[in-house]
Amino acid sequence: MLAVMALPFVGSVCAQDMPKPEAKRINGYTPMWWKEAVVYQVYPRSFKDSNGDGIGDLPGITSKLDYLKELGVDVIWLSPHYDSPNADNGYDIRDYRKVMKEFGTMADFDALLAGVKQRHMKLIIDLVVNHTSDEHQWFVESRKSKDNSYREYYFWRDGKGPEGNQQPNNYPSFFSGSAWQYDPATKQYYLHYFAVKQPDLNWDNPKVRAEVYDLMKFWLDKGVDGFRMDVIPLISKPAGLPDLTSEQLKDVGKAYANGPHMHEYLQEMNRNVMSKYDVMTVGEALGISLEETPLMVGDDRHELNMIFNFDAVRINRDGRQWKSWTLPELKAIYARHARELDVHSWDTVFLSNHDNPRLVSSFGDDSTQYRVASAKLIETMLLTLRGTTFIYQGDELGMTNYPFKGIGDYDDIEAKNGYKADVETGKVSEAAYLDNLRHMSRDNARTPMQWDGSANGGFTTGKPWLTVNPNYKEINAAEEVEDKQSIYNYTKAMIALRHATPVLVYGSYEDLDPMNPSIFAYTRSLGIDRYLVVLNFSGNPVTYKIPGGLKPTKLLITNLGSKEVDTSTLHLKPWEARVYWYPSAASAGMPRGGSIAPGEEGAMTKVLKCRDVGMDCSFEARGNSEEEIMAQAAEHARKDHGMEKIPTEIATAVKAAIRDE
Ligand code: TEU
Ligand code: CA
Repeated sequence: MLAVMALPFVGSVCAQDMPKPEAKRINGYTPMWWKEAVVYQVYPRSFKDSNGDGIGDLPGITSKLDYLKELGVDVIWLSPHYDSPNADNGYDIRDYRKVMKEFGTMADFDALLAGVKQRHMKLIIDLVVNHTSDEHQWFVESRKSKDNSYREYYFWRDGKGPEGNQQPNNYPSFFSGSAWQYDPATKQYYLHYFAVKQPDLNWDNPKVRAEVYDLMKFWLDKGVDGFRMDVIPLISKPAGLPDLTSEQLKDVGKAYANGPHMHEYLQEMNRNVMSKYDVMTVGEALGISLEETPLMVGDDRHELNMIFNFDAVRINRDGRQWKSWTLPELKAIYARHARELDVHSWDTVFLSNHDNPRLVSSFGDDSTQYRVASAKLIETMLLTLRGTTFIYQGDELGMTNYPFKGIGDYDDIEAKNGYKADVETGKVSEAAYLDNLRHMSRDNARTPMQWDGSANGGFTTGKPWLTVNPNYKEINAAEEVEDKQSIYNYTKAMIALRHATPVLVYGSYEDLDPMNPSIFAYTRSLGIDRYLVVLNFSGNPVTYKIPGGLKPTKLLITNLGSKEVDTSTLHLKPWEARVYWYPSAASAGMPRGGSIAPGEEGAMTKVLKCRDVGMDCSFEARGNSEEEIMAQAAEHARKDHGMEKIPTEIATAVKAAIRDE
């Protein structure tokens, strides 16, 4: 990728025509920009409101691009921005080529995209094509009559039973109730895996697939850099739609996923669309096991670049029921990922998004005493594990779950449908339902972004569509950006370390102590380099003996100011995180100096990209000292930019970049 990244950036289309130089593999991996990227997810409804209507919008996001650039993220994932009646907050699309009116206009979208590119970041959008809104023209036509030319765009079936008033089969919806809705207009049922207003598209119909490929090209031709694909494993339905067995009903996601033509359709999509653009694709892979993952992301499969597996993010629940988990269980999941996904199957690293409760509340400790330390520890983990890291808006501030009270506080259709189905029918007590919901509701992640201490956290000057977390006075971006010791600045430093350290991207992973109940200690190794990450995942101090008597020599970053090095006994405070470097035994005494070839980076190697100092050029300098890099930069400036002397402000920026300041 470093090679790929070096290409001057002129929009995704042209990059395709240029034959890709066979990039030198790093630790067996083919370098790719999307493997080295840190992705930041924006949930537009809750990010920033620019016109006081209480709803976040695209101009609001554009106004905060410098904030994201400063954080150091490379790619923005924009949750759905398309025209929608918002039955499921945009995941029910009425028009794929139109911007949701609450979010703004197409011109606002173009301005956002341009702003992202100007800052040398990339933008991927949400592709929601397992289903549409029932207000989409295709469905409006389809439900008109049985012989309407759009009828086969969806799944229509006669009801069962003598009166034909029983659902065609026992398929449940993910949002409670049956997945079938009777439509009196044509006296048939249509299938909806999610809400009644989200009818599933019939991908077995080639017209439907062609429609999808066209709308994807529409956005890619605008310069969008890729897609996050919503519940993409569900697009190929079980042949004949037979009833689910009682076993299958225990894991409906698995039963609905990986249908007979899923791989065929993803390969067709890749052939028709992705292969023609320099883009990133990440599939939201509900129902896909780790073992099945290489078939979707293997670099010889020509399907997707990576997927979101649900094993880690869902470690804290059994179906919809909240449950406790242990650190060895979490470590076992990452060990399995390292075992199942080799150099040809890239991975994702995430523990939060708009469908899950807040990161620090679920995986850390959101008490006043430990919120900051534990939030930093989790960011340390997410930015040093193997795979593309995804950060969800507000996690860089340590935003917490919301103190929801009654069902009236919630907006999410999944929460409200569940209440109707479980509480109003007396199946579950209100108290039990609400207690569980408080822990796992998606709305915990959807409360508005907390920008400052002003009214409504500076999210809006109007009445926010969902109440802002009352702790915004303590937790907000303005405070965090100012405070050098903040979660924001720590995350920024971690992202800079990952950017400057290919080992943390392509290095091999090894868990040194899988059964330790409170310490997560693992290494990332590449060439002569070893990085040791030590995380105290508990509220108790721990004196930790590093397995193998390892004595790491350089402490690169820590969240609680420790200076402890050259010892194999670490005195760790509660929720303390440390990232160490130490040379592989073999490398002790390696010669220093001279410019470093790609893949031969050493521990102290610094990589300076002209882009990091705002120059639109692909030059990169590598060196083990500031002098080395400055010398190369001066040479480059003279030879390629005709600058006898590097202008001061650039020299300052270069130094700052070299020092990760
Ligand atoms: O989510 C699919 C999914 O996994 C969740 O719906 C999940 O089953 C549920 O939230 C459990 O808590 C995707 C989108 O991310 C989600 O926002 C949409 O609601 C859903 O698909 C339908 O588009
Ligand atoms: Ca608005």
